[in-house]
Amino acid sequence: MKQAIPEAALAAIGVVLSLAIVAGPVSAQETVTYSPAEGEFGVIMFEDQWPCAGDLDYNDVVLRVNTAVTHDGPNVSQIALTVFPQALGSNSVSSGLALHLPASFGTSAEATVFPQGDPSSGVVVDAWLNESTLVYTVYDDVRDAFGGVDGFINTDLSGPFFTAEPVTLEITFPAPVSIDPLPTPFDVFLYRTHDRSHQVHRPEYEGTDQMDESLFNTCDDVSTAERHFITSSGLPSILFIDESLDDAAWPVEGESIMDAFPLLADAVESGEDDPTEWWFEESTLIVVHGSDIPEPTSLALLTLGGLTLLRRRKRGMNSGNTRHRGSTLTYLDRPA
Ligand SMILES: [Ca+2]
Ligand SMILES: [Ca+2]
Repeated sequence: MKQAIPEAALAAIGVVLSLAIVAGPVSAQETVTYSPAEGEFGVIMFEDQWPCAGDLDYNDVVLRVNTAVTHDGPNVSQIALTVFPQALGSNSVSSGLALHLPASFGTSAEATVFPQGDPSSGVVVDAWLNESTLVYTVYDDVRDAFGGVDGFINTDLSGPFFTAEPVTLEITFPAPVSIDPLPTPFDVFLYRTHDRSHQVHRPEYEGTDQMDESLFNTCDDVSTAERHFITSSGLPSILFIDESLDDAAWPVEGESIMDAFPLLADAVESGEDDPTEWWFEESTLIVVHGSDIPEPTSLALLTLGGLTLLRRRKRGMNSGNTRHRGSTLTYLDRPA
């Protein structure tokens, strides 16, 4: 166990108290930049068969993510990545989740993973070896987040639904490092639990040092020097929605995401590299909504002035599914 309370508290309550408590690198100009916004979550959807295209249901791992970067301009003193697993529609591949940062391996840093709302139970994590830059594991197997439940998780409209507790990977730099704080959530990627050289990143990233580059351009992969992990479907293997969604949605098992979200199919057809807002139109009968999943027992985002509520409102469109809750806020348990 690590005494992580001071760091976590600083991350949570921001500049004012940290100025009062910590001598050293914290400057009066530090701010916290959130992605997509404070207390809000973007969505990562993952197809796990790369370099093959797979069945394109993009529910093999579904995560909600929030990034908080404490920085003074380009000088970053802390990065906090909060991950809230939603679904795991895979029974053939075990996937881990990691964060890759553009800072050299030798950078002085302290990394901790702790359950949201319970920073006192943080576990120190070491940077990956055999890398020239910093790479940290969030989950070595995302399935662990669901308590080891077998089979497909949260990808069937009829349920049962399982809840994962969100966790935060917090990386503190005793001496601030020069990192562009804006391209959040940085290089969040998935890898095969039993083979760290088999990685899948967002298209702008080509993999860490130990990535097996011989996988590119095999099976259905059509990656280029500029865009990676793209398959013959026209889609990257990770879709990232960097937007505060009232309610995330993903295809049920085996249904193509292009059938579930017709605007995405249109965008692929027209050759758009980076289509946006496709998630606003869905085929209701073949998507699962995050609001169908029972709320976690503890989802507290400590911020300046107290608890932030995670909004889990009903989506504005396609409201035919009566199992959705109405317009509500989820109350977040206070940490023990
Ligand atoms: Ca799949
Ligand atoms: Ca699946």
